[in-house]
Amino acid sequence: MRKISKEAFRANIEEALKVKFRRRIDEATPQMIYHAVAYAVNALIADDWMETQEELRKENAKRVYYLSMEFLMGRALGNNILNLGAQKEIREVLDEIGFDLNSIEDKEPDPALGNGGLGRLAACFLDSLATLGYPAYGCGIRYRYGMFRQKIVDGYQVEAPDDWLKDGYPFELRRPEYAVEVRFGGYVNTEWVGGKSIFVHEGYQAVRAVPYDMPIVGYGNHVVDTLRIWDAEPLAKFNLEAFDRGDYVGAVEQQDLAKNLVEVLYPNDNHYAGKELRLKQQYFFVSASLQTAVKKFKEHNDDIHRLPDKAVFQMNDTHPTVAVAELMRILLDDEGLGWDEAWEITSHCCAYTNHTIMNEALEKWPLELFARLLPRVYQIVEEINRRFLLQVMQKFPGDMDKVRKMAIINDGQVKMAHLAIVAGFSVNGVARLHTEILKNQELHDFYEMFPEKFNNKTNGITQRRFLLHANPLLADWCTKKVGDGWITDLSKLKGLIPYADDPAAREEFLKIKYENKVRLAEYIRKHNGIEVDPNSIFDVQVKRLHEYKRQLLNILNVIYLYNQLKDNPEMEFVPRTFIFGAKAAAGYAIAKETIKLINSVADIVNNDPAIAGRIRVVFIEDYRVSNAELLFAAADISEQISTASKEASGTGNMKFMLNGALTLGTMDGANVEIVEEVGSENAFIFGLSAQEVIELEHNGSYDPKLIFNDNADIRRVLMQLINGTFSPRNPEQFRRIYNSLLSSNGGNPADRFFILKDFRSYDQARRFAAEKYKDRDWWARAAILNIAHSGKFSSDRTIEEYVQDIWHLKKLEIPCE
Ligand code: 26W
Repeated sequence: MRKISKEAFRANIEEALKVKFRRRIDEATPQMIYHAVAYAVNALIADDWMETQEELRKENAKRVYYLSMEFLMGRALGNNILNLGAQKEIREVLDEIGFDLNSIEDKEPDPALGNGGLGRLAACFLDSLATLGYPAYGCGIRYRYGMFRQKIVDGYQVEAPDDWLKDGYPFELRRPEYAVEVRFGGYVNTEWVGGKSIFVHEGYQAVRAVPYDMPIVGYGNHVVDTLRIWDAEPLAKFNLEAFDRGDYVGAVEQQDLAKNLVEVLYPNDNHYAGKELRLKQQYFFVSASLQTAVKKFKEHNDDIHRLPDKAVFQMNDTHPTVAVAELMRILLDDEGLGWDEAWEITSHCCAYTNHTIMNEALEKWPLELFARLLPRVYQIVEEINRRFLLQVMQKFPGDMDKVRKMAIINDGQVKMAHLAIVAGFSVNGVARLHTEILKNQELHDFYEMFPEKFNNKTNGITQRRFLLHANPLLADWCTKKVGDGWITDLSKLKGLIPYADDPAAREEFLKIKYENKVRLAEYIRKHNGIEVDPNSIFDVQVKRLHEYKRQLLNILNVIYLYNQLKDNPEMEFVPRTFIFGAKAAAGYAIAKETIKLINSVADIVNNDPAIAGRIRVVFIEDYRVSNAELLFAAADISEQISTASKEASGTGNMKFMLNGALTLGTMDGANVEIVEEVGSENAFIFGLSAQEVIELEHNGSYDPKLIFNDNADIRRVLMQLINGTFSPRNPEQFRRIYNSLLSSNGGNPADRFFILKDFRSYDQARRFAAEKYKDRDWWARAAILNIAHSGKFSSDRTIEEYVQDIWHLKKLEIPCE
């Protein structure tokens, strides 16, 4: 770790205040101090950032380009300070000038250029890449508006724009010198030159892609990688030539294109909407990133055939898959290579990660749209498809069904997952179960064709943000027990195992958990106006709202518990606080109704004197990275209750585990591996297995009405959705939810996520957990064992596996001082 000069740091703060705001320290607002501190932190980062670039050049090192539509970074200030190892000094300087670091951190907007799991994974990966010293670029889009801000008004979700750039963002650096042009539309002319066809793209519209760079600071190693996000600008402010011809509209068209292109992040998670603008966004950032990567390569290498030795493009889901065709285009048209050579290079440079098996998430672009927007790229996709289908016919002669099923272009659609698998040299799932489902079911045909491409990379999370930053009390405790090695090697937490049986250590742990619950309780009092009891069980489900994640199962069970308490006010009952946080995609009606239901239940239950506060229901507004950090630290129970087979991995599950919460979950995604690490006796597992779900889906034999008719308790809960118990002014309020559980609709079977089927076993597991909670010794032991066994779920481990099996990178060494 470097030596930080407090004097120099303070001088930088003063300088920034003077230059940016013309204020002295004693006149500055906390907001100004935030900008000034950010400036001073950037000054600490700058040398290492330049040094890292220099080292990259010198070594001519291979690098990974992580192509992703989403980077859910969260706030940078606190994280950068920790990774620089400057926290103590900076706290002291701020103390001297009368400010508190935590409240200064709170002034930073929470950059939310992502939806959920996939975007946050990209952010964790960058942290690990830099900390492990690997050369890496994150490549994405500088959305003008990130994930919408969620307001709860009368129990409903209302979306407000996330104007994160309004006061300027101090950690980004505009790099106009690296701008490139990206072209859309037009047509392709074929010319014969020297016995070869040349493809000339004409009549297109173009925009200027301008990169903004953010530093990704490695922990204590002086490595600073780069997140490069692209902004779109009109090529010329006004197309004068078109204007002269009297084509006023043509003159502003390019401007409009540039303005709209990066305006907003699509807030859909796991749901494909087929919007033209989204395809434009995809091509925009992919083309800009690839052009730049090839240009950079050529500065230091003269044989383009060696590109795969120096660059690998990891495609974060299918969203950037147009990369494979764009790289082919660059190699064929700009570099003048033949098809076979270009294919050889492309198919050794590109790799694909699959994050979902949900059918409605698969990207399939209408052929007409694709060909109109990207005429040259489309020609290339057609040729990739033609050659691939010849291969399929060779491998499965006469099996035209296979040919149809596997085609990249079929039914008037371009299937991006098929393109990614055919062109990529690696296809990975994100948890063991998920990868097995890909190989044996969803992508079985492709697995038969290319078994060598398939591999698993179980997700991970960065302990620097989700323990060191999010939970300082527990982080210090871990360090006292096992040293600080866990910060860069999470398996070191194994050293905590003996403390699980040490009564004093258990006491300490419970005290820390309690403190963190008090911290969250204060947040809830301030934001929700609800008093919650830190001695109650904090039972937390935070994640995107989606039917398959089954927030509905959770709240229906809360209603069931409420009914029991109403019927038997004297019954023994461990007090519970049920905490939810979730954004619903703006157009996802049933998801939004579920939010309304949770808030309506909260209203009734929290204000019912008959149950004497023994159940509290809290909906955390605007769930995002910054408040997530509080929630993980304070949770007792981690709700991971997706319908088995549907959650590819989950990463929230890992963040809870790392903070000593016990998993209440199904055998889905990475839960399987969590239980394998910690032991099923230290988690609460329930419900159908993935195989059982798949079989029930297959034979269509499941009928939720039988459960409804059979089980009076469940029937009562469902009837309460439509008799006004929770919506006295509008008894019909939750009819759609009720119907989704009991009637089929538009091709979807009734209760397609098996909520009623799993209701009993969920209730039993939850009851058992509450029983166990009373035994404080048992609970503390299980929680400590969860922390101790969370080592596998560090994104450092995940990244080492990607490097070993897919990327083949070498570590950089940045000389200290
Ligand atoms: C085209 C619309 C769309 C948008 C986003 C489709 C799919 C997505 C993502 C793949 C959704 C997502 O975030 N998936 C999550 O990825 C995490 C990281 O691998 C996993 O842990 C989650 O299980 C998975 O749902």
